[in-house]
Amino acid sequence: MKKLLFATTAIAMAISGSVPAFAEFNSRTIRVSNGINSDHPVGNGIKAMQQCLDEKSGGKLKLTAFWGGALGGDLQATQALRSGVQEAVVTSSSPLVGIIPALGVFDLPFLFASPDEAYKVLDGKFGDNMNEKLDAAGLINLAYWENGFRNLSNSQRPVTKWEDFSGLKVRVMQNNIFLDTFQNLGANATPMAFGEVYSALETKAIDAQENPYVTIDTSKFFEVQKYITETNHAYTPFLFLFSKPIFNTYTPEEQAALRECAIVGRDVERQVIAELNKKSLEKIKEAGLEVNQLSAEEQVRIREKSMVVYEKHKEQIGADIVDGILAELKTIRAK
Ligand code: TK8
Repeated sequence: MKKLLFATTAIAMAISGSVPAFAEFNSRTIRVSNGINSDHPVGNGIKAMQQCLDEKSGGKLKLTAFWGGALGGDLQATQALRSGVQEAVVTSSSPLVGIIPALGVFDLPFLFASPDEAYKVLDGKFGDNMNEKLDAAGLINLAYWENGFRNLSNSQRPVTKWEDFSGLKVRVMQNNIFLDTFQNLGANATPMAFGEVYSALETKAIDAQENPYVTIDTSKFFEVQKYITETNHAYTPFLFLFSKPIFNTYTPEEQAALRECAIVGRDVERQVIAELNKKSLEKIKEAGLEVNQLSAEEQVRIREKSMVVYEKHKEQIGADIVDGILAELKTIRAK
């Protein structure tokens, strides 16, 4: 009886107390810039992240997503974060190597062999180490989301062996490692921001581009391409970056909610990619594109030919970083 009385009093005090609900949270609008479109799995991830934020903040933390590069390209948006004029961006790590050279490690060709091993590296100590470097550059990486394994599309010819890359005008991200990987295969590689790719393909300023199937689907590149080759030449992560100058003005509870909910969103996004990959490939085939697989022998040839890129960029990325990730992958693969 005494206990019950005590509990009732405590509840009554809590209700009548002057501390309002979710007092640790302020009403905030968080702009999230995206180069990809809203039907990309990042859209599902952001919805899940918002639901999580609603629960934790009583609806006070609101994400407003912008799609199709409406707030500028990856690099431009990232610089806006660093100077504290925009809250967030979902970007590939690749265009950011000019700011943080160590991130180039993720651009090395044929580094990851499966999404699972990428998750282990990114969500573990190695990923944390990269997050510290991002932090030092004014960027809080809330979580590693997924862009995924990249495949080559083009308007010219079936590409089934490395000699077929010869002279192909391939758009690459603004990144030296991708540039070298494709030059080394004989292609004529051109760095270009993502937002310019569709029209450059349409006007035939370039012949080819490389991105995961879900991007070739949702950014409609299949409309202006004829051939695809499942090259799986790189797995690039998405970073869910937050402006450090803005993050620093948030309460610890707001910061924790953002970090926790970005992980909830990440898991949904990765799951949807796994499901959509196959559907996107079907859609691309139905649109009339010829899809080619590389023979096992050709995969080995292309991979071996690409290994020079590791040595060439090792120093710039940081030898400890390259050796570190290779050692970690070795451990993961031995298990
Ligand atoms: C979207 C880009 C894109 C990337 C690229 O903003 O540039 O090709 O793969 O997904 O980050």
